[in-house]
Amino acid sequence: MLTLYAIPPSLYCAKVRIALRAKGLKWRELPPPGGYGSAEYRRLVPSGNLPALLHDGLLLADSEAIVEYLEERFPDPPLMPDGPAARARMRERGRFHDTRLEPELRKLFPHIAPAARDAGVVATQAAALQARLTQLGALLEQDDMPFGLGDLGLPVTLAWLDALGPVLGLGLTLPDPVTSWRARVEAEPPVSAELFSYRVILDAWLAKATA
Ligand SMILES: N[C@@H](CCC(=O)N[C@@H](CS)C(=O)NCC(=O)O)C(=O)O
Repeated sequence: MLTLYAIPPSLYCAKVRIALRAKGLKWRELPPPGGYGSAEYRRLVPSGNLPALLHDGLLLADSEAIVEYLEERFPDPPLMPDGPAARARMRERGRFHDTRLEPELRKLFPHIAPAARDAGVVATQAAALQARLTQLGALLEQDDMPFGLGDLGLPVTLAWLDALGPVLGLGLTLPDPVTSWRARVEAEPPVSAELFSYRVILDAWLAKATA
């Protein structure tokens, strides 16, 4: 039995669900024991981070560690290409999302509610995100790998940027290689299925946060 500790709007939980779907796995999803941020959950996951996966007595946090574990435990269908160079590039793509692009998005979260919004921070983050998207465009110019582990977080962050763009007036432009990569990856059934349900959750969360 695979148990995913998650909360509905969490971007990294959606990333892990794309991997679970791609592997054809069944899982149950539970809120973190004791609640998000609770001492009870921190006893299980010291960082308090979501998502966490419980499987065969192993409790594992951090989305990248989780999806790499899933890849090793459930190798078919593979989500890593053949050969050390392609595998390293797939990891590079995933790391770029987790450590470069998404951290610039999350700096906007405290500024979503209109009453708490700082226009200066929003403008700074819009520029930072555009710079990261330009870098992502360069990274994706060579788009020659099958759908894999490096493609899991990016569609979720792009869904956030779609939703937040008009709310915060971000005015972002996706470079052509990102648009082409996106069309290919969002046509993958595990991605389209996850985005179909996640966008509904995201829009509802955003409507409440901006009310
Ligand atoms: N690098 C982590 C990031 C996960 C993350 O930041 N999760 C958010 C929810 S989407 C969270 O737990 N935030 C609360 C915290 O960092 O204490 C991963 O890939 O799992």
